[in-house]
Amino acid sequence: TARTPLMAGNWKMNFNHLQSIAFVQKLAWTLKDVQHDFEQVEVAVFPPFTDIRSVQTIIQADKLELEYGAQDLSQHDSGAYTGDISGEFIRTLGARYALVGHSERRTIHGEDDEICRAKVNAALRHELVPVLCVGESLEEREASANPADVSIKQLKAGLADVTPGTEIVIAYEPVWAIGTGQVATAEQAQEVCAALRGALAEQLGEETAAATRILYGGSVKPGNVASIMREPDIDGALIGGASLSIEDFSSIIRYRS
Ligand code: G2H
Repeated sequence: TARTPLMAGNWKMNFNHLQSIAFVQKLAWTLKDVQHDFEQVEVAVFPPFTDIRSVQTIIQADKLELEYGAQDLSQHDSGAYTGDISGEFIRTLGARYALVGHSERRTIHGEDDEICRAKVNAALRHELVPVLCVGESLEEREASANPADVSIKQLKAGLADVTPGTEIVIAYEPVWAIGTGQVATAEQAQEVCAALRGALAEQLGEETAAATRILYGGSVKPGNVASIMREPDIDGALIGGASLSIEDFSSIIRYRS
């Protein structure tokens, strides 16, 4: 099965409203200028909740095949959950994806594997493709015999209720490489991503494992993306810092040229 590479920009809480609009407008023009082929490389942005509507409007006006998603979602569908945003709300804005269990959610907001499992299920209930983020901290990497152990545990727990054939995306983000400039080597990333594909095969079968995209995330930049993308089990990138610069993000998207 051919896996279309996915380049996903995670804006986190960096852009204010005007910056979000300006960025996605510029991105739209840039990708049109270079006649980007979205079938060759899929591109998605993850704005804050409050800017998803504006991003949708710009993409629709430009008739662009750019995809977008939310950085998080509630595990609940509706009710007394002050401040939470349901999968339905997000899906209604035309989003295709929702990140689940980004390491910043896990550490800052205490989201554990059980919550991630519930959020994966909530995304799927509302026809959003969950992008389940997994990855080990430096202490965990040093303490475990196999660097993939923590990620495999998080993957199995997060996907516990998922059935074979369901579209999901996995993002391997070693916590020690996030926003630190300390990028995992392509070999280190490939080693864990291959192990994750093996775990997917055990849990959901070979066919689903072969069709599922596994992204690498953690200090991806124009200068290191090509070597990462050369690895057989890495099908794209989740980009934080470098997704905030139009020059860097568009050069990452065009990693083949
Ligand atoms: C990891 C990544 C994007 P950065 O969090 O999710 O961020 O590219 O800044 O390391």
